[in-house]
Amino acid sequence: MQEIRAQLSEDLTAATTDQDIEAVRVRYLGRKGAITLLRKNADFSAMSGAERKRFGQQFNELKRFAEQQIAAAQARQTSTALAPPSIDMTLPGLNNHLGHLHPISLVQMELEEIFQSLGFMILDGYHVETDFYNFESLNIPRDHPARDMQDTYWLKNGLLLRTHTSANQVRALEHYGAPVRAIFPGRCFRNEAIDPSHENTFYQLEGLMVDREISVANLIAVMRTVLAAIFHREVTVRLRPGYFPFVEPGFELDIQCLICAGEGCSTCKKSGWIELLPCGLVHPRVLEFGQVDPDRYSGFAFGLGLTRLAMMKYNIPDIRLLNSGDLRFCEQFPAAV
Ligand code: FA5
Repeated sequence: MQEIRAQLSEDLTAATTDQDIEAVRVRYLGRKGAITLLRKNADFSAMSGAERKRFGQQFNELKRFAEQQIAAAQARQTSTALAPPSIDMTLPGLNNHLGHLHPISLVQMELEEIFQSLGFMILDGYHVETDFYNFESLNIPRDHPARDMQDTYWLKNGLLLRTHTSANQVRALEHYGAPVRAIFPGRCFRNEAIDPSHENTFYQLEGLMVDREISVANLIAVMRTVLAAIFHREVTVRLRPGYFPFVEPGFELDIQCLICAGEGCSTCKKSGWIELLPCGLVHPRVLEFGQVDPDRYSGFAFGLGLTRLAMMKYNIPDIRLLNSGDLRFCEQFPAAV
């Protein structure tokens, strides 16, 4: 019994896991364990009454000792397992995950810099607009067929979600007068069917320059400078006559599709051209609405499709990716630092 007691203590000291301790318990107290067998194999017929009594006492004492020691080892093991892991101060730290700039933000930031270098202010506007600034002050009176060019989200209170950033033109003229050079980047809304190149929520960047003797030549020069700067290369453009009630003359400036190099793809609807930039000379009625004398001043305006420009610049084949909120898409663009 002395030997078993000593051996049990030694085995428990060496046991480091739950499984080790359980194995010790089975080895000593299991059905065929050393302590269990001690009693099973004892030859009580060869013992006197006093010897039987002493054996019984010593056996019970050994069994109690074994049970206590095993229970204590199990308790020790549980408390070690719950203890907090030690901290290894030499391990490298975890990297902070940086967010990524959305491609529209990237293009917008780049354009803002280019226009600022040309002396343009950057102005903000309102997503919710009045009929006056979105339509009427732009020479689009009620019942004018041009209102159908843009499917409008009307609010119950008579206001609307602006359909274009041109809504800022008369606001800027009223506030700053002439001469003025400003751009208004921002989100626009149209109740349109969504396809690879149309969204109901998209971005435009409006530009307005009003001064003495501004002509189409100034408009073309500014547009060429800006497009070359943003694409970092010469871009093939074409001008078509375009109708917008708030410019006269009006143009559509198209760029050759950079995704298919003019071959025709789903983004350019197989035409090889992307309608990018409607523009023209500010209509005298609009100047009048902005309290600017059209006999003294003239100007040009343009409404750049910022969303489409981002698609061209970054070869994004489907406009729906931009509003998808899919991080795998955003993570392809430079991190915000
Ligand atoms: C306008 O919105 C005029 N306000 C632009 C303008 C400004 C003309 C100043 C003259 C002077 P338009 O409806 O064509 O025009 O839209 C301008 C650009 O916005 C388009 O060329 C296109 O690039 C972009 N755009 C229009 N609708 C959508 C749409 N549903 N999804 C994505 N981009 C769009």
